[in-house]
Amino acid sequence: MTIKNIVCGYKKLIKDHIIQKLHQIEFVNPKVMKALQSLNSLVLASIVGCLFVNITTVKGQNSRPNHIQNCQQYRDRRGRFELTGNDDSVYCLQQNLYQSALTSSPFNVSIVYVEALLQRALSRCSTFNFLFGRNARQRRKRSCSWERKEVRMLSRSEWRRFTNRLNILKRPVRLLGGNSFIPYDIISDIHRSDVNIDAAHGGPSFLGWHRVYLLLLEAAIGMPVPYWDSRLDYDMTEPTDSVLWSDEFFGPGFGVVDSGPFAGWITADNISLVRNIGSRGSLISDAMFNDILQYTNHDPVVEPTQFPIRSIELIHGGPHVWVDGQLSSLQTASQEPVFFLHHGFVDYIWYVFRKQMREVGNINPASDYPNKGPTSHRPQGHMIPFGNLRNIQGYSDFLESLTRYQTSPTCPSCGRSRYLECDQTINRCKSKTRRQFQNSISLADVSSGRRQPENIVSLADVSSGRRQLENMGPIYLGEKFKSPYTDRRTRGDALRFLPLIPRQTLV
Ligand SMILES: [Cu+2]
Repeated sequence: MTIKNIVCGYKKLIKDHIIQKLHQIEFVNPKVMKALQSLNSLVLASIVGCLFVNITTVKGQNSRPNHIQNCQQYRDRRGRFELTGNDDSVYCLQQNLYQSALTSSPFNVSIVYVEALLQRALSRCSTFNFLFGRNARQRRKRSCSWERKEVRMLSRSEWRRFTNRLNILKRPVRLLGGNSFIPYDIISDIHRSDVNIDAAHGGPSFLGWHRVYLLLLEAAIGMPVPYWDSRLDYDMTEPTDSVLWSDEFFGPGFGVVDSGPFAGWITADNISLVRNIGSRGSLISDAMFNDILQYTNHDPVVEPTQFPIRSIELIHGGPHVWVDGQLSSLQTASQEPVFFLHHGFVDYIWYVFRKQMREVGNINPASDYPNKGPTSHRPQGHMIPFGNLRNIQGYSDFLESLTRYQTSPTCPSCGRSRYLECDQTINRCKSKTRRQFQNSISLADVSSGRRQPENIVSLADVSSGRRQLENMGPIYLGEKFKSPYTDRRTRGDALRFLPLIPRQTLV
């Protein structure tokens, strides 16, 4: 071994060490200084220049926001990123996953990022994850006792945390080297390419594919998604009056989403979120739900079916077209965050159905995968684009075990939700209207400053949203969902649309 080799070896060793440390953004690290002192002085002298260059070069790039530097606090002892109670950890996790994906596979970076999220989703409750580290037991309890609740059953702080975290995903995440990406757009683009759409719709894999998709979003935000039980709105005299279409929940139901938690969102296709609730289609009714529950095996309720009104997939199309805008088209639906809440409910229907399969039909749902529909839905086919998962694994008990549901509220208490009331004539809970909710805000609340009345969409806002829609030309959307039902209360004024402009960079 020559002197040159030794010098180079040390140089590389120290360089690696420094780069590793600098990746952890710990400049002038004491360990680096210690390592330097322990070196042979001759070698040291020869590499000081090199070190200086390394440090200054990387420091020179360090016009990074504080955010990135603070990310170190969310690493556990094994260097893995952990989602904590702090919303910033959500940002840091995406940054770390994407940066690692970029380093390992620059050409497939989005795919690798999605795979990393998927890994996190599937290993969320694995015992191995909780063998080591601080507060292992508490961490396991926190992430394995997730429960999806009807959106009106969430506490205000739970809802705020959920929407904050979605907004963090919707914010550009900055990377080393000055690039950035928008995590939410990558996740929504999974539901956009023709290949993925074919794998997800029109056959038995619809249920499992969307189950995985929900888990993926949950892995990104580190908390369960709520579900939107649209039966609670269907039973209202006028479902478009639901409190959900106010700034308290989803924001306006008519026109551009310019207020509420998703105000100002611009989709991956560079247009504003738009809605036109109650245009056509139908929300899911109790009768539709019960129609499905008369079966105890998958075949009659998954596509292709003989009777569209018994198909979970087709019935799920109803609320998609009822909301209109992005949610009404296959390629753009998941650009609208309400997508994930609606699919939470579709998954809930399946969860209840599976329970019944076991208890009434004595059938194992995990092995009852109908071998029908397009070839992309064959049981052993890959669940594209979800890594090595097979379609049949979407039906597995393991996937189901990652999710628990709080039963949708029932009469008479309706879960004591301030947004629901029991309709005694039908003995079912239904949503309060915006006006009812507005009236229920006591003066005490307002005067104590706990709540601002102007935070709630007024009827005037609805009419301005409607005017906005009247003046709106066609918007770019893709292929529309089909709905086997048309609620007679709908208006038939679906937004005019043009085909989406194709994009190349999709997951
Ligand atoms: Cu879908």
